[in-house]
Amino acid sequence: MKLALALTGLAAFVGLTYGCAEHGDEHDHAHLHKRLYPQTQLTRPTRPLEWGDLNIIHTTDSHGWLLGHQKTSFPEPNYSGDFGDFASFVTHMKEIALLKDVDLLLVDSGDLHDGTGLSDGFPPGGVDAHDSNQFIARLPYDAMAIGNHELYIYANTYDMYTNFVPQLDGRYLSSNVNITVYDKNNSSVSVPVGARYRKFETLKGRRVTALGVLYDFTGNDVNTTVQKVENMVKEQWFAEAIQDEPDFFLLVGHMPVSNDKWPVVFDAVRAVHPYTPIIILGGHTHIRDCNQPDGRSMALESGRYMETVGWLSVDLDKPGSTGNLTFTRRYLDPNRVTYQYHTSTSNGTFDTSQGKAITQGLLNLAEKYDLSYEYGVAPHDFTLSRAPYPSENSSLSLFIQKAAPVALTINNTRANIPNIMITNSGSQRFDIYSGPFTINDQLTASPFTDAFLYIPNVTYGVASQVLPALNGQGAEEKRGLRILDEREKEMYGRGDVEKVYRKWLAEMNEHAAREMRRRVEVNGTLGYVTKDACPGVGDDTYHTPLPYYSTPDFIGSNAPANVSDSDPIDLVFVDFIESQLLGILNTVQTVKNYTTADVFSYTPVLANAVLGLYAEKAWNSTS
Ligand SMILES: *[C@@H]1O[C@H](CO)[C@@H](O)[C@H](O)[C@H]1NC(C)=O
Ligand SMILES: *[C@@H]1O[C@H](CO)[C@@H](O)[C@H](O)[C@H]1NC(C)=O
Ligand SMILES: *[C@@H]1O[C@H](CO)[C@@H](O)[C@H](O)[C@H]1NC(C)=O
Ligand SMILES: *[C@@H]1O[C@H](CO)[C@@H](O)[C@H](O)[C@H]1NC(C)=O
Ligand SMILES: *[C@@H]1O[C@H](CO)[C@@H](O)[C@H](O)[C@H]1NC(C)=O
Ligand SMILES: *[C@@H]1O[C@H](CO)[C@@H](O)[C@H](O)[C@H]1NC(C)=O
Ligand SMILES: *[C@@H]1O[C@H](CO)[C@@H](O)[C@H](O)[C@H]1NC(C)=O
Ligand SMILES: *[C@@H]1O[C@H](CO)[C@@H](O)[C@H](O)[C@H]1NC(C)=O
Ligand SMILES: *[C@@H]1O[C@H](CO)[C@@H](O)[C@H](O)[C@H]1NC(C)=O
Ligand SMILES: *[C@@H]1O[C@H](CO)[C@@H](O)[C@H](O)[C@H]1NC(C)=O
Ligand SMILES: *[C@@H]1O[C@H](CO)[C@@H](O)[C@H](O)[C@H]1NC(C)=O
Ligand SMILES: CC(=O)N[C@H]1CO[C@H](CO)[C@@H](O)[C@@H]1O
Ligand SMILES: [Zn+2]
Ligand SMILES: [Zn+2]
Repeated sequence: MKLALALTGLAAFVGLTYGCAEHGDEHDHAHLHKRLYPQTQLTRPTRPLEWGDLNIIHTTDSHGWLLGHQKTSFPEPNYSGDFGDFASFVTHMKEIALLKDVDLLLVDSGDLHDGTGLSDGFPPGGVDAHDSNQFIARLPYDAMAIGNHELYIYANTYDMYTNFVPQLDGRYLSSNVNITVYDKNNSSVSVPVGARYRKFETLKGRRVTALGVLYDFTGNDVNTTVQKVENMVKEQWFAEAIQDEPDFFLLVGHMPVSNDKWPVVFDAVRAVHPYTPIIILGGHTHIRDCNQPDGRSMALESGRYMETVGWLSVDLDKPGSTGNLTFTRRYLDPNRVTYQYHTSTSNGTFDTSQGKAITQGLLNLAEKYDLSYEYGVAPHDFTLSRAPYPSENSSLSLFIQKAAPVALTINNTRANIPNIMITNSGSQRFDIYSGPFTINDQLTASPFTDAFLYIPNVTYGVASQVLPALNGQGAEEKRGLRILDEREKEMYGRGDVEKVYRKWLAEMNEHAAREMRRRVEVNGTLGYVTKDACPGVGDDTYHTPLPYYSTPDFIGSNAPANVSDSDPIDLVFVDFIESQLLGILNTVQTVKNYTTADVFSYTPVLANAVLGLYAEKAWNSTS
């Protein structure tokens, strides 16, 4: 929900929160160790990959998860491969492609920023993902597209433009995204962040025309420009770029393969080339998805957070052919078992020296950022959508019912005044798993730097109606379905993908019963169970779907004890929702017209410090 707005505050994180030094020495620094080898028994993939003449390995929305998923609670170990492991995998796959005498390309669809300590834990004066992107640049990507998370903060875009793009040497694509910079004469000019397109030949001599398209994103920072997709395809350069017929078009982009504007780009190409093979590699909604726009094309989207590595293969035919092509696609769980299985390597032969160097470099970066600094030890797993809200295993309950009431009242003169605390559920970004709760965990679970505000002297009878009304359960809100719809559209434009991602999880859960029978036969374990519009089964390893519980948009603390409807209390809320909350407060009562003049700062503690402060108090047996 708050992704778009709140992220603009992310840059301030390190400056505003405490560095390690202020904690003193009484806390342990968890020992850094390479979790190189899975600690749990991982299931092997079901079947070898089907290679074609042309093969593609696809990553998207990696969001800084370059050290892989390091927790031992399932399904995390299934995604435990780190970027060094991935680099070794790519090297072996390239060798296999040479032996098979076929092409293998490596493609990424964007969102390298925002998500873990490796990207967001930079010290004061640093730039998000500047250091972590150096590891990505070491891989032999053939095409990369810009994502919306490269555009929330100008400094990040500028860092891509000045440091990352030159290393990619024409392979970083931003067909419809510009940055405004000063030219040599110190005048302001708008220029593409990367290249608008790339024409190249594969090792096997196939001619490729590649684009890098961003969906109609509206939350970008000043001095960055996102051109609407339908306007891009009307550009002269676009017409010229697609005019000559390549052996295939490689349409890379940070745009979901379903329910967005790929058809606009696809149709523009098809209008000129009715039969040229078209491969679309999308991203952004964080799901596994695939469809075939026609018999000579396929569109693949490969998940998020290095929980999925996508595979696409096709047997190309002679130029001038018009029949259907045979495509395959597969969603791989990134872990060493998967990688070794598909490269016929063993624990002893898998690692390349480059892979090992990347892993070590990432570990060094984690140490430099002090990411394993430990606030406390989480007693069990808390998840965003695998436990009902409210409940003891819900991370939303943990945040608003347990952690916020403790953390926000530390050193607070209003601590003894009863209160109701409210935030939006989109404020929490990732699950919390049992075991050490570190700086890295805080940055992944609750990264947003929002402040908390309050309105004093609201009677409990009024305050208690605010949360249900915010969630559309009040009479006033029920008429507002269209408004809600518009709000969702607007949130999508600004980059919020939670709705789509959760809908996907919910659908998987609904299909569970039917899928279960098939999966149980192969003793599937917990994970993604993809149902897409492409032929055959897409998942490389069979899983049982994760349980899914829907959650309200807004969440609140427990009712204070021993108050009656007429008692005054503090109505505490996160600044992100201020205008919505004032609007609601003025509909549930009409005695007073509440305005921003009635709103005060509740505490200097920001949202991204709440879990850490709570962990220090409640989960820290040593203090
Ligand atoms: C960015 O925009 C501001 C005003 O919006 C302008 O003053 C500034 O010169 C711009 N920066 C560049 C690099 O053009
Ligand atoms: C800079 O200014 C000079 C003199 O006006 C002009 O000849 C040149 O083309 C300008 N360069 C750029 C990059 O605009
Ligand atoms: C370039 O222009 C900006 C304002 O547009 C000004 O602040 C800056 O000092 C100029 N730099 C140089 C080197 O002239
Ligand atoms: C992007 O930059 C190019 C090159 O400077 C310019 O011609 C084009 O108008 C810009 N596009 C947008 C949408 O700003
Ligand atoms: C070719 O593929 C299209 C789209 O997937 C499908 O509708 C059509 O039936 C296929 N034709 C043949 C002859 O298989
Ligand atoms: C893989 O090799 C490493 C290093 O030799 C060893 O520590 C680890 O136990 C091995 N893992 C497995 C699953 O054999
Ligand atoms: C919370 O999860 C634990 C397993 O981690 C389970 O034993 C317990 O029953 C769950 N609690 C609820 C209320 O579902
Ligand atoms: C609360 O006050 C104590 C004593 O001044 C101080 O050490 C501590 O850092 C403060 N905590 C917070 C969260 O402000
Ligand atoms: C709250 O109300 C009390 C009495 O009704 C009043 O004394 C106090 O100033 C009010 N506080 C604020 C912050 O408005
Ligand atoms: C699944 O597990 C059951 C019980 O352990 C076992 O009997 C069965 O053979 C397994 N099925 C497969 C396909 O491995
Ligand atoms: C409430 O206050 C706001 C801000 O002063 C004002 O714009 C609005 O018209 C007021 N509404 C009512 C019903 O008085
Ligand atoms: C397919 C796969 O690797 N599944 C693993 C997921 O994680 C659980 C718990 O660690 C393992 O038991 C599964 O083997
Ligand atoms: Zn993303
Ligand atoms: Zn995105």
